[in-house]
Amino acid sequence: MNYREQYLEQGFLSPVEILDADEAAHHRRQLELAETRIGNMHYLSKVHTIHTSPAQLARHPKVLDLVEQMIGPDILVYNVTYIIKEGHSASHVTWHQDLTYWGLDSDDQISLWLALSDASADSGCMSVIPGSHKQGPCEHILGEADDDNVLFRSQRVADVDESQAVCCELKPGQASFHHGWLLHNSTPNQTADRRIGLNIQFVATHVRQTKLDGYTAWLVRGEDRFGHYQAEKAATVDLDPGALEWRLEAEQMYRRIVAND
Ligand SMILES: O=C(O)CCC(=O)C(=O)O
Repeated sequence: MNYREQYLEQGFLSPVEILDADEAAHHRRQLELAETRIGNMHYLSKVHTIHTSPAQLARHPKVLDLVEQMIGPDILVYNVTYIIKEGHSASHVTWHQDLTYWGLDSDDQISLWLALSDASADSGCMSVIPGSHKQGPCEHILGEADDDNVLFRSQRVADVDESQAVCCELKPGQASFHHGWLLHNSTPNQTADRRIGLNIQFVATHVRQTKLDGYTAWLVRGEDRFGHYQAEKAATVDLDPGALEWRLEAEQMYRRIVAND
């Protein structure tokens, strides 16, 4: 099976080699250098607008060649966020499907999860239920407020058959790709090192955001013949004060989308 057939059948690809170990270490250093200036960058949305390292990774040719095979040649970056579990932390992600709360009118989208540190069963790598994307939307239950759940609303799908789960273990520089209807979760990090993933969400240019007007996205390949999004600027310098301010507004927009049914 080629990557496209595998993706259509299973709803995910893992592991896929994107960076070598030195390149992955370089991007981790860039993140951690930025954190010495602005604090922990876990789950900040649209980090490609404030920092050049995630912006470079979001338009990495190997990544875009694969994304193109899955969603076509006209590609927008919709969001880029680090998902960081500190060493020995309770941080976890309940079973969910991304598309239930994104407000998109199509599933021509794909998410990349690029490891910048070891993502193992012990450090809380992502687990997925192969083929579950074919079921479409599953009912989600909103959970009690839980600071340890990375998901803003602690939403979860009940009764997932965990015996079917596949653990996507990744070395730094390897990535997984997943479909927005794929059931996935992750458990706490029981190791001393931080577990760092860079999550990059891509959509085809025809895909609309239905919950909010004026949302922004970044065209990284092809042509946008639809104009559903305001054009976004990727960072060309690190931590520009104007970009940092703009990102705070974008964060509010993103939270309005995920908080609103
Ligand atoms: O980083 C994790 O543990 C979960 C990732 C996830 O839910 C996602 O990438 O959609």
